[in-house]
Amino acid sequence: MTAIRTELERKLSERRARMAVLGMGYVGLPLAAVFAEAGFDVTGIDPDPRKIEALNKGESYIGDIPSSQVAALVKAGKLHASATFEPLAEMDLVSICVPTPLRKTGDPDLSYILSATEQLAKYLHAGMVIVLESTTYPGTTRELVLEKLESISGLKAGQDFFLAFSPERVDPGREDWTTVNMPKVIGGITPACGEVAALWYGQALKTVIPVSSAEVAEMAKLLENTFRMVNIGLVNEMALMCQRLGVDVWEVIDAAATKPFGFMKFTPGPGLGGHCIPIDPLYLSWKLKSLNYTARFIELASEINTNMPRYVVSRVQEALNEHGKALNGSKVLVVGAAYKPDIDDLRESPALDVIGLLKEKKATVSYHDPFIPHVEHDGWALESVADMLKAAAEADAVVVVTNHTDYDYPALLKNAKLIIDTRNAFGATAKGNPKVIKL
Ligand code: SAJ
Repeated sequence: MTAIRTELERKLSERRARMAVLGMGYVGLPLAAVFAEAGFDVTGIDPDPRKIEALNKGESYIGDIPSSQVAALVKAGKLHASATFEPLAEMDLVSICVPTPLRKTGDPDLSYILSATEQLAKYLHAGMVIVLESTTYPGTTRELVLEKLESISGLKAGQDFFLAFSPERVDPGREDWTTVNMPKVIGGITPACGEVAALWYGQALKTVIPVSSAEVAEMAKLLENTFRMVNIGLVNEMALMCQRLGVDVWEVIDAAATKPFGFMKFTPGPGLGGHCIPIDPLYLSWKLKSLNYTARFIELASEINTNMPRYVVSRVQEALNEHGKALNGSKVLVVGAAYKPDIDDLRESPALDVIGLLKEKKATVSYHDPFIPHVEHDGWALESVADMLKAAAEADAVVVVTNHTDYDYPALLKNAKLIIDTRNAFGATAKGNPKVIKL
């Protein structure tokens, strides 16, 4: 074992190793807090001065981490925050937790990983361990991050410094599986890289799952979320088929879900929202395209999921038509705008597409969401109506797009003239009720 690695391992076991987290968002802040709680001296680095100011004042902006915890860690001198990268010169351990969105073209946007890596490379020194956590296509850690770090610093991975990939598995709001107890897959650029990174992460995380390479770790994450996206696409297609067959897809799924093995329940919906599921699989299909392979399941599921908002609007149009009304000029209330229930996250929400399409067809659209007071998208802007039930009574049609738990569904059922329910929000209470049209 090299002297560099021996010294690093000693610093790790004695908690003398200093750690930085690049990107203090819904992944980076919880990770920083977990390691600070485990006794590490952690510096969060983020170019957003508001985040840094809040953290240094002991305030949290991430729901999963209470301000009281941030304040205590800052007071104890275990958690620091910096808007600049200079502190990296003193760091031994660096986790990169920056966004990996899609460009407008639908291609991966690696600009955040690139800029973080370029900044890091300026301060890279012997004995450092770097772990990339951002979800990305297989090969990113080796082809992009490693290449930059070695070419800019002249140092060698696996010898002078250690580089690995460990996919984030943060599900905001979840309390059963959190950063500290979520099994954490880790794969290195070299075996030594993987071993050192696993040793580091194992000092604070309950379950570390070493794999043989960074590519295995990158691909495992994409399998997890592609599995989800493709299965959601499957049940969305089942909804289209059941509608043509005159069969209740929700009842079909509940019946299939009674199978005690070999089946996993997914439910149809108005489309696929969030910053993971609709996006991560497209990183994989993009990479495979560069290798002259078409990831057909991903492309087909993405096509089906992307078309669901249009399908929902066609169902609204048909339902109004049944009542002798044109969509053009009808008042339509969209209930629920967040991409999934009980959160305030609008990213990629299908509600944005449903509202846009209804507007295109000249409906008079309003929306309600208790978590989201204001929505703007593609040149339009709306405020959440103050009284959802009153707006429902005045609307020609109500579309339930996000089934937040706290809605008063019996009152909505009573007040609305016509409901297109894309989430089976009313369940059995709407059975046989002619004014409820289910997906
Ligand atoms: N959706 C359906 N039908 C389903 C499940 C989801 O239409 O059966 C829709 C949701 O309405 C939403 C979108 O898909 O618009 C994504 O929903 P999600 O439940 O997958 O929630 P996310 O995007 O927060 O996914 C995260 C992911 N976590 C990580 O990437 C670490 C995902 O892997 C988790 O499985 C998921 O949370 C979870 O289980 O909550």
